[in-house]
Amino acid sequence: MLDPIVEPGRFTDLDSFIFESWGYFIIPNVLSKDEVAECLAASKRLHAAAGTKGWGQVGRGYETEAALEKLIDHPAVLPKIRGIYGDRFILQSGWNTMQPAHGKMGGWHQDGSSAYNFNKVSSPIPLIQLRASYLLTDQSKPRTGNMEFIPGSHRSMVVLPDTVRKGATEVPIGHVICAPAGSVLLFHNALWHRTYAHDGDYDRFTMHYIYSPPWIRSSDRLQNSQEFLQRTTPLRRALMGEFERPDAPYGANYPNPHVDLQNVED
Ligand SMILES: O=C(O)CCC(=O)C(=O)O
Repeated sequence: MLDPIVEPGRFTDLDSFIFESWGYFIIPNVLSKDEVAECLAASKRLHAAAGTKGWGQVGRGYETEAALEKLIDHPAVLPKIRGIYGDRFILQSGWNTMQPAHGKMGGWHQDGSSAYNFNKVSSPIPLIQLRASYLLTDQSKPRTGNMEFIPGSHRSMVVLPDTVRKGATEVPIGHVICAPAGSVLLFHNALWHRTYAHDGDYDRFTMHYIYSPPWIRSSDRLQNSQEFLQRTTPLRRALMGEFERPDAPYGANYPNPHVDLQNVED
């Protein structure tokens, strides 16, 4: 299978073409071995504290775990988000996912909101949640808890058939993403995807950061932690949706974090 691999950092015209065509790309070597180890240890702490049993997701771990906070505006990834969205966007949520040892195949889905499905907004579904998934365990071979994507499916105006969604039929155009720990997958909310099976005898962890337009409500928190806001950086505060809004609720008349964003590029 072809791999849509891009360089970390600057969002190029080719990155843009790949993202528009396939709905995702892979950025290898974003985290060093030591950074992966720190993020993995943080993930294990979060799930131990939450008492995760089986497959589970823990939100807002970036507030309490410094290693995960640093990834909110990682210089290898944030320029891609900015290249796709422009200057105004927020971190809508951050979910740390654990797939247990010998975990089963997940269900095919598109990301969105069951309260008001994104397909009610328009078809094809617009970009509302841009996800950066940091792989924290090795997924360089199939059946290591990889993500499986259907390339280009974010543009499909036909839904994935029920027989495929219920697991009765396999789809022949699925792409099981093989990439080592420390790689990042960036993908569109409308891309059909699922968690692939995991045959290993260790738990698999992935940290997902979801970026959205500034008027979307956060989904991992009802309110930001004041303690976190006080100690974090101005750019991260802005990404948490904390910025002056003279044209309340969401006019464009607020100082955008352009300068801070530029600082993380190149
Ligand atoms: O980490 C995973 O297995 C992916 C989870 C997923 O597909 C989702 O949160 O939408």
